[in-house]
This record gives sequence, structure tokens and C-alpha cells, in this order.
Amino acid sequence: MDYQNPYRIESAAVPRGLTSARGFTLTEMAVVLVIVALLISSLVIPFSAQQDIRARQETERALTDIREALMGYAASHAANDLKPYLPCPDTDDDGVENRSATPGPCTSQEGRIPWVTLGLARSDAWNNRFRYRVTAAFSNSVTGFTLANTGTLTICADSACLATVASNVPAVVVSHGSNGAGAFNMSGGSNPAPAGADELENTDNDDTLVSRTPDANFDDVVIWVPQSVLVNRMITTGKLP
Ligand SMILES: [Ca+2]
Ligand SMILES: [Ca+2]
Repeated sequence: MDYQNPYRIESAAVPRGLTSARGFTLTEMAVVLVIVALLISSLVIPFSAQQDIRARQETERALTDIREALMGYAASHAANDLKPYLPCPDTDDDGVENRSATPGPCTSQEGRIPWVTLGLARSDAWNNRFRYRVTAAFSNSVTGFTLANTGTLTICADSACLATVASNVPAVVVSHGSNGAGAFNMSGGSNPAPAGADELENTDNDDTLVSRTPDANFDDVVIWVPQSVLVNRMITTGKLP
């Protein structure tokens, strides 16, 4: 007997230990597999969440570019009356604005952002078009807008509009977020309508839109051109009054 290491003697004295050691190895493998599965799932969930955060940040940057491009368009385009005007929405998915007459009013006050006309990205980070709505008086290329015109769009904190986020807004741009519900898609059609009332408000083709903190029922990213900022830009560039 090895008095310095009695455990060695005991294990050697039980030959069946080899068989039970094999069974234990299989159990160990199962445990390891479960642990690995848990580790992978714990890595995958934050990774997809990180991807969504990155996509949202990318979309927010694209929307900021769109807002600047809209003001740049107004500063560089003169209507027949020499006043500035904003581009019309694209209604047929070719990225070019649509007017019922050229020059003239828009075919529709709501559609896709005219990404070709503005030279911008054709989609948000979730591969859907940006929705764009503009006030009629701000987008007519015969009679441009002046200091006397007022935007007709209202940005609300929810669909009931108990709180207003912004009023008298001339133009708004919406990304329908990661769920893409109700968005104009890349096939020229629209995605299925959203379930939540607040997201639905951003797809129902009227002058009221919702911008609020994202949660399980709302992931739209909304940006708008405030009338004060647009008018100020037109004055500093000498386009108004
Ligand atoms: Ca078009
Ligand atoms: Ca609405």
C-alpha cells in the first residue's frame, strides 16, 4: 500500500471503477453540452440586441441626413414665384419625386422619401423605405412657401394625442423600425399593418404622427423638419423673405 497516497491504492483495488468512469464521462459530456448551450444562448441574445441597437443608430443617422437634405433641397430650388419649396414624396417606388404637374403640386402628400431626387440611402437599416409626408403649401413648385405659410403636421406622444411633441410641422420622415410594420417595402408594396395604435398612426395617411420612446409596441424612428428651423435656414441663405 502506498501510504503517501492511499486514494491511488483504493481506486486501483476497484477495477469496476473503469466502467463507472466511462458512464460518468458521458454524463459529464451531457452537462458540458448543456453548459455550452447556455453559454451560446447567453451570447446570442445580447448580440442580436446589439445588432438592433446598431441598426437603430444607423437609421437615426440616415434620418438626420434626410432632414439636412430636405433643407438643402429647399435652399437650392426656386418655384415659379422664386420662393423655396420642398420635394414631393415618391409614389411609385423609383426614388424620384412625383408631381401631378411639372411644375405643380405633389401627386400625394405622403409616400416614400424621394431618395434618388435627394441622393440619399434607399432604405433604412431594416431594408424598408423611409416614409415621407409633406404639407401641400410647402411642396408646390409653382408657388413656393413664404413666412406666411404654416405646416399642417402634428407630432404626438401617442395615438390619442393627449400630449403634442411638435406642431405646425411642414415635413416628417418615418422609419418603421425593426418590425417594419406598415412600411413601404423594397418590392414596391407595403408590409402588413402594425398591431399597436401608436404605430398604426404613422401609417394611416393623415396629418397626425407619433414619436415616442421605443418599447414592445412601438419601434418607429421619427424625424421632422421644424418650421422654425426651415424658415431660419431659408432666411440665412437669403431665400426668404
Ligand atoms: Ca417616383
Ligand atoms: Ca397618422
